[in-house]
Amino acid sequence: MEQYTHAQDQFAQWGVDTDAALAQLSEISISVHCWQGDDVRGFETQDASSGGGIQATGNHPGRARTPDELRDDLEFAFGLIPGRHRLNLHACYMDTDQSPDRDAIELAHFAPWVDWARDQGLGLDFNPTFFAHPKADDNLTLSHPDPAIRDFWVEHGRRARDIAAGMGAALGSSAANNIWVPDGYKDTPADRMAARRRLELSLDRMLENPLPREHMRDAVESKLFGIGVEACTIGSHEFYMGYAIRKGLMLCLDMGHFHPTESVADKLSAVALSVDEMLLHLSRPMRWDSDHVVTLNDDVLAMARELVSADLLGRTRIGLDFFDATISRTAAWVIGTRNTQKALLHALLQPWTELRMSEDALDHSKRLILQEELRDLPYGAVWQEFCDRTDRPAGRNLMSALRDYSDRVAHRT
Ligand code: RNT
Ligand code: ZN
Repeated sequence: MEQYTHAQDQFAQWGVDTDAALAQLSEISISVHCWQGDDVRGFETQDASSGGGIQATGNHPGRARTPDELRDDLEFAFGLIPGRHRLNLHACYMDTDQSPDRDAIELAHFAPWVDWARDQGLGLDFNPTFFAHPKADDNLTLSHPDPAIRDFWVEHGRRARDIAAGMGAALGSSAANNIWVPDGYKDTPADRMAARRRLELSLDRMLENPLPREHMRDAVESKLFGIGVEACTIGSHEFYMGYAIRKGLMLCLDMGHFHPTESVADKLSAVALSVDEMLLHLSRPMRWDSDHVVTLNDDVLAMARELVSADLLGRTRIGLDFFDATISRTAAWVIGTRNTQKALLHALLQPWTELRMSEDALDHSKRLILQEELRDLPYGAVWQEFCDRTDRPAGRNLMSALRDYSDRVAHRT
């Protein structure tokens, strides 16, 4: 508390109100992805592997093997994350005694998740699963040359949308339904255009039924490349950016889906001029789309700064997308989500008016001095205060809580 009062003072000298920043931070929900808990396996079959060029590596003990275990792990993780958040479910995480194929899924197959989310005060988001399935083995789904395969996946996508809408209606909170397909070619295609036309047509069919925005909203997620689709990804950034603008969809920007030297943060304000809502998949690509746990690095800080300075928090849904099986899976969730919040807090603690004024006055020296001096302010004390106020541990207490739980689930293999 004493440290906070001191920090409050120091920020006040720069015209920054720490209490206002904390109040704003507590309003921001993060959509935590279910798939960090079990290495993107889901609950359809025992020997599932993710496929589609995405892969969790590592063999740390403790992977959730059942929906109940996954919910236990999530309850634990949310118990260490300040604030009220959302859970982002993939279609392959159905919780049912039946084994419906992807083109036969219904809201009923997710009923335990909806009940649990209501109980926990969580919102739900959703994703059709276009990978880890025999009909996706060629890394072609909605753009497959065979119309029967395309029909199968169109039906899956339609059902996923209805499920998302059902979840949104049941919980009174609009669910993001994010569409990512692995489609692409390992080697140079002869006809990129034909594949892109097929993807476009399948999406048109999948999305033709309008659903109420207060229940669900569709997003499309682009990608640069993946394992097995090095030469061509059908759903590239240009493809989906154009499509989202034409169709009034949300655009999903995954931090790992661009060239490693591109700044994804820089894209936000550009995209926001043409798209009314954005979805983020915060991640940490290392040399490629490696899906490492979000750390408090420059890229994530830059993203948070853009959200705040461009006033985009109100029309950006913040989701996470990483999966690391070399460390405790629950620790990964907690660390990645808290780092996202820390980055947002950092951005909320900047004197934006003064920074903007120096920029408008072409005083770029002052802008740089400000940016650099501001790095030395006591952000940690404000974060600690946030944890105290929300009754969440930090520092060594956080470490031991994470370790205890990880030990407790270590018998799972
Ligand atoms: C894959 C995409 C996609 C997936 C999830 C599991 O490259 O990032 O978002 O990670 O759908
Ligand atoms: Zn993603």
